[in-house]
Amino acid sequence: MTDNETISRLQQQAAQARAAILSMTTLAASGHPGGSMSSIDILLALYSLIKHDPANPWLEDRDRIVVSNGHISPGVYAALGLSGYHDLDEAVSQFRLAGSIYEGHIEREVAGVEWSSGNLGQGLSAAAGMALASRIKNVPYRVWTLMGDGEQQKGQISEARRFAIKYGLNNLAAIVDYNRLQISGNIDAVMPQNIRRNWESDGWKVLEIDGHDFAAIFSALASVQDAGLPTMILAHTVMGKGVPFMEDQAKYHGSALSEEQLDEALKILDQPNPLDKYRKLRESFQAPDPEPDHSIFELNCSLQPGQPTVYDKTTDNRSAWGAAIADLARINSEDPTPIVVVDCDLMGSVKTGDFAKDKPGRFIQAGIMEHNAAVLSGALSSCGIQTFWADFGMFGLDEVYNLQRLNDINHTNLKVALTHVGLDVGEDGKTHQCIDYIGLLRNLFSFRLICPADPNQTDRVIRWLIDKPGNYVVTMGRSKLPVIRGEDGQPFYGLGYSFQYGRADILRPGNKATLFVTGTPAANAVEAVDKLREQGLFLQLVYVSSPLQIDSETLVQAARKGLIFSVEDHNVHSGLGSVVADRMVALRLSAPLVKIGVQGYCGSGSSKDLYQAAGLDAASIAERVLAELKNIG
Ligand SMILES: Cc1ncc(C[n+]2csc(CCOP(=O)(O)OP(=O)(O)O)c2C)c(N)n1
Repeated sequence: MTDNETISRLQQQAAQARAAILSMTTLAASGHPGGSMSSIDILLALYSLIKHDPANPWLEDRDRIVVSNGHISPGVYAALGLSGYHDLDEAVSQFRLAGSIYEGHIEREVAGVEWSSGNLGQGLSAAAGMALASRIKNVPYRVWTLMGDGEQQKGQISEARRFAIKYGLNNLAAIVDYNRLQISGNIDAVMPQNIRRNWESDGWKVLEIDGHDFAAIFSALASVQDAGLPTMILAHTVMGKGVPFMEDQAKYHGSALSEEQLDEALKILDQPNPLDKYRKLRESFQAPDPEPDHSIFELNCSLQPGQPTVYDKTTDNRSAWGAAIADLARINSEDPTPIVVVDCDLMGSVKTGDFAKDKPGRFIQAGIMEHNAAVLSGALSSCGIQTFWADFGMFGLDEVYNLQRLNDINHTNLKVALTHVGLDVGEDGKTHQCIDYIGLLRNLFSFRLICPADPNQTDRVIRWLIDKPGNYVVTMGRSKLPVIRGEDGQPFYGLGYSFQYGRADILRPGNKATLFVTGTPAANAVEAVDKLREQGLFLQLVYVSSPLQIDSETLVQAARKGLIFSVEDHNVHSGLGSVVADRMVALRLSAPLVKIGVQGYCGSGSSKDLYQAAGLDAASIAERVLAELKNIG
């Protein structure tokens, strides 16, 4: 039971917070006051209850509050300010101002914000990841998720609910701000649903309370802690609560008061009107230089790479990845940083079976719920866990592109192992051919992409990756691939090789022209170049394992030699060829470039047949090279 003193303190804070919400939105002439005011009592109660230290916001065993409806940023900034995380005047005066951390939707750069959000429907997945991390790391804490009621329409929430029940995440709770309004009006008119029954049918316990009654809120929060199963509190609230002319008005979901209305509202709330002071602070604001330090979000670990495995016969890259991750988990089993693998019902195909067998407690079977898996994996990786999510390219990237973008924004440390990329997917056809991964990942500022050429390079890349912070995607096809060999016939990526991000590998020296190749067609390109050598035509062949960061020196030398080819089983408009073209322009290089790649969706067929049809088998590559060389004379 909470004492009257606490409740009356919170009531005073609630009036201050409402004044701050209204002031900052009026000052910025935009933002979301309505939901901020309906949820502010819950936020203040939560921050007053949880285990945290605003002076040390990143303590590992802190309780976490994930705000899924990130548009209620005014409410979050007000609650954090009043809880001691920052100077509230600073947040009010800088709200939505260019260069400020107090963005329109909440960002992790603001201490106390556990997860950047704005795209609705994903916060429960992030919270589930954090709740699971508590168990995996054996660090006890609770995770609370605040969500909107309109937001409940998103399907990903049901994925996260099921996941939480399957994994018994009893340290996880959700609170729904049930103000019955969303942008377009009443939630039942926009999209009818039975929120309570939906949660209960997935196995959650549901409590209903008045979300503006502090005693009721505290009693619900207390009973959640003893519930013994994931619990949702359906908090009946009023949009715009506290200012009668705003109450229950959908338009205040996303519109600010005029200055006159603000003045009136502040009188109702019995709060001063310091708008002039805020305006002056806003005018004098200077964006911090340098930018916020993101290194606090980095995974810090010393996992060991173990001994390389050398493959000397045809092997699929995905098996090499599966063997490497199982070995890494074994040799690092005593390390304080856990290695976790997340799967979406594709264990056999993405080759994580050995890992799952050896480390069942570290293998997370997330089902066919990729949107949940993407965010959950990102959140796990943000909690000091070296997290690998293994999936087909189509599902681990294309299907969830915006959620990987969200991971990027959240500075996570996720490793995504994508198999079945390019045309090399077996006979599954075009829905399964991930031929746009380079193009997609070019848009994500922190993600790095590694495309190993053969099983040896795959092994080396996974071992290199094991202690790296940040977000990486590693791509692999499906087929067994020949080992790439040097001119001496020895494995090119053998024992003497060590991986370096961004370094291109010269597989064959030559002076006539240069082929840049990435992905599964590597072996075909080697065969083509070796055939042309037999005819006395010496082409330089460069393998690009880091297509987002092309080695400038190699490109400069290639341009000096003349004709350049890019070879990839990727959409020819957005892949390696485009990266090469961009870099050439940036480096002011002038050389003809021929892009050999996928020109349209391909159908079903064996990989061999598909590569032939796309002009990516050895004979077609050689033919095309000869034709282009003849063309330029
Ligand atoms: C995935 C996604 N779709 C659409 C939006 C745009 N949007 C922002 S808030 C909102 C309505 C949210 O309603 P509710 O959850 O009830 O929040 P409240 O109106 O109570 O603040 C929408 C559609 C979004 N942010 N994310």
